[in-house]
Amino acid sequence: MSARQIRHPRIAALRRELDEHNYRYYVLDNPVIPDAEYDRLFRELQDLERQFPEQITPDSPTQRVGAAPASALATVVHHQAMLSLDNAFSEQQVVAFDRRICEALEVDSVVYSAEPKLDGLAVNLMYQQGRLVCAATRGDGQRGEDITHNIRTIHSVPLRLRGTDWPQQLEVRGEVFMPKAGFAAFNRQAQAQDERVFANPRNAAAGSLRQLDPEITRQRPLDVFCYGVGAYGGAALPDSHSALLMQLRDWGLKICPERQQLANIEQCLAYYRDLLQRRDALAYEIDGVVYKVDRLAWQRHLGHVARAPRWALAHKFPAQEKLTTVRAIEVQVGRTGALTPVARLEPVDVGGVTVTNATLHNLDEIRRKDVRVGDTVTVRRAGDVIPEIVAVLSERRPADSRLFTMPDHCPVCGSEVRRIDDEAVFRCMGGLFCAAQRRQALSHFVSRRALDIEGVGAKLIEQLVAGDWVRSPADLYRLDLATLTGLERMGEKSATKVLAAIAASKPTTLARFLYALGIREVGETTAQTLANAFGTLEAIMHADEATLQALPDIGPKVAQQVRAFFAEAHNREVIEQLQAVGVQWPEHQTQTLEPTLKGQTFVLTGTLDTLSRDQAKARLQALGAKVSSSVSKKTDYVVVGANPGSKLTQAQSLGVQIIDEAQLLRLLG
Ligand code: D41
Repeated sequence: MSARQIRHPRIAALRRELDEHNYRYYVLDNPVIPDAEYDRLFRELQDLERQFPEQITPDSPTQRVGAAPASALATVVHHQAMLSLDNAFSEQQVVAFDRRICEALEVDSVVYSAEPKLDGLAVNLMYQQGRLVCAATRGDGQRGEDITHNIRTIHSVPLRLRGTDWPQQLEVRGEVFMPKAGFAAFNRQAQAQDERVFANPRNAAAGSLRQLDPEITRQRPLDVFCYGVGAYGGAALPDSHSALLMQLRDWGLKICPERQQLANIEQCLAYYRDLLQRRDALAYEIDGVVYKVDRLAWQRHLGHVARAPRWALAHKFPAQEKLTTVRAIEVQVGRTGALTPVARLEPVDVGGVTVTNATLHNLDEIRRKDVRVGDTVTVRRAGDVIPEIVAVLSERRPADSRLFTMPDHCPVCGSEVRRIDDEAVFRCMGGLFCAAQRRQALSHFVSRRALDIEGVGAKLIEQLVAGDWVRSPADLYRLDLATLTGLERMGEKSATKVLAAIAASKPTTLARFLYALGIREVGETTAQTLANAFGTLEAIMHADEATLQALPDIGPKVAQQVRAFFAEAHNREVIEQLQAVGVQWPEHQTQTLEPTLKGQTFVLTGTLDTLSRDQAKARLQALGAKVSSSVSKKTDYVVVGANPGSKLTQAQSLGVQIIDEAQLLRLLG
C-alpha cells in the first residue's frame, strides 16, 4: 500500500471543521471564528488537496462554490450572475491592480469610482415594469434564496421605481445592512429578553433577511445601499458607473453617500486612508473600500476572471475580529462595589491595536457565552468601545477547563459579596472600607467634572489609600506638605502644587458637589436637576422619595439611591467634614435654613405662578414643613393657586387656613 492511499488525517479534520463553520455561518448566521481564521483553514485544506489531489472528494468544502443551500426559502436564478470581488490587503496590491488595468487599457491612469465596502448581505432586486417582483440573496452567484417577502419590509427599498425611463427588466445589486445603532439596540433588547444576540451587524442583517416570517424582518432596523446592476432589459447603459448610480438614485434607489469618483489610484488610496480613519464615526459597519473602473466600456473590455471582475477590487481594512486565548479571568471592583469580570487575553493585534483585556460585563454574560480560562475566543474591537469576546471555540477547549464562578468574598478587601435581588451585578459589601471602592470614590471626587482637583491622579490616590493617609474625600483637605513629600516620587514642588490645587477646589457648585459624592445613579445631569430644583443641599438631604421622583428624569431607582445615601450616617459625616474644611458653594436661596416651619403641614392645590409644585414642595420641606397630598383636620395651610381642585372646598369645610402664593412666598422668606 503506498503512502498516497492513506487518508490524510489533517484533511479530514479540516473538512470537518470547515463544514461546521460553514453550517454556523450560512445556516445559523452565527459564526464562532473570524472570517480571517476561516480563510486560513480553507487555504490550508486547499494546499493539502493540491499536494494530494487524489484525496479530493466532491463533498470537500473546497469543491463548493458559494453558499450552502440553507433553508426552506425558494431558490431564485439570477438573470445575470452576481460576481464576487477580489481582495487586496495592502497598498502594493492596490497599486499592482491599477498597473494591470492601465496596461490592459494602454492608458496612463484610470478614473475610479470608490465606495465603502458595507459589511452586510449582498442582494439582487429584480424590477419588472418598474415594480419590485423578486429579491434574492447572492447565494452562489448563480442562484440565491428568495427573500422578496422580507426585502419588502425595508423602507429604503422602493416597491416601485420613480420616473418612467427605467428598463422594463432591471436587476439592481446592493448590500443590505443593519446600522450600528440599530444593531446595538436590537442586541440590548434581545439580551434583556434572554433571546439570541448577533455577533456582528452582518450576521444580524443575514439572520434578519433569512427569516420565513416577514413580520420578524419588519422589526429589524435594516437598510440598503445599491452599488450595481445585472440585467438591464437590453436598454443602453450610461457611460460610467458613477452615472449609473446617479441614475439608480433618480429612480428612488438608495446610494451610499460616501461614494466618490476619483481621478486616479493615488486618490483611491487617500480615500481609503480617510475612510479607515473615519470608520468608527460612520453609522454602519464597513470592512474596506471597493474601487471600480468608472467607465463601463472599459469594464466590458476588461471582463472577468473566474467569478470576479478584473475591473473591481475590494481593499480590505485590518480585521476587527481575531482569535486569541483567555489567560485568566479576573474580577475588578468598581466605585460602587460592583464586581466586573475581566478576561486577560494572550495579547493580539486587532485592527492595529494590541488587545490584552476584554470586559465580560457580568456573570450572566460569562454564562451565556460560557467563557473559561484556557478557551480560544474571537475578540472584536470596534470603534473605541472596549474589546469584547464575541464567541468561544468550544471545540478548542482544553479538557480540564472549569466553569467560572464569582468569588463569594471581595478580592480586594475580603468583604462579603452579594447579588442584590434581580440585579445582574454582584457587589462587594465593603463600601468605603474596601480599598478598591475608596480609591475609585476618591478618583471620582477629584475628577474634572466633579471637584476638578488637578494633579491628584490615580497614582497619587493609590499611594494615599495604601498608606491610609486618606480614607474619605475630606481627608484630602487635611493633607500637609510633610505627608505628601514623604511619599515616593513626590518632591516639594509638586507637593506644593497638589496642596494648592486641593485648596483651590473648595469653592464649587452644588451640582458638582452632589456629583462628586458619587451617589449611585446620580450622574452629572441628575446632580444638576437636583441642584436646580432644591437649591440647597439641606433640602435635597431632607427630600423624601416622592418629592424626588416628582422631578423630571428622576425615577424610583434614583430617588431610592439618593435617599439611601443621605440616610447613611457615614455619608452625612463626610459631608459635614467637607463643609468643615471649607468646601462651599453658593446656595440658590438665601433663606435661613432654620426649620422655621417644622411640624407644619401644607397641602398644595392649583397652579402657582412663580414656583413649580416641586419647587414649592422642596422649599417647604427645606424649612422642615411636611407637604401632604390630602387635606385633613391636621393640615395647617392649604396653598391655593390658579384652578384649584376639590382640596380648596375641603379646606373651607374643615376650616383650614387658606393662603395664596404671595403669602406662601412670605412664609418661605
Ligand atoms: O459594499 C459592498 N459590500 C459592495 C459589494 C460594493 N460596494 N460593491 C460591490 N460590487 C460588486 C461588483 C463589482 C461585482 C458589482 C460588491 C460586490 N460586488 C459583492 N458583494 C458581495 C459579492 C460581491
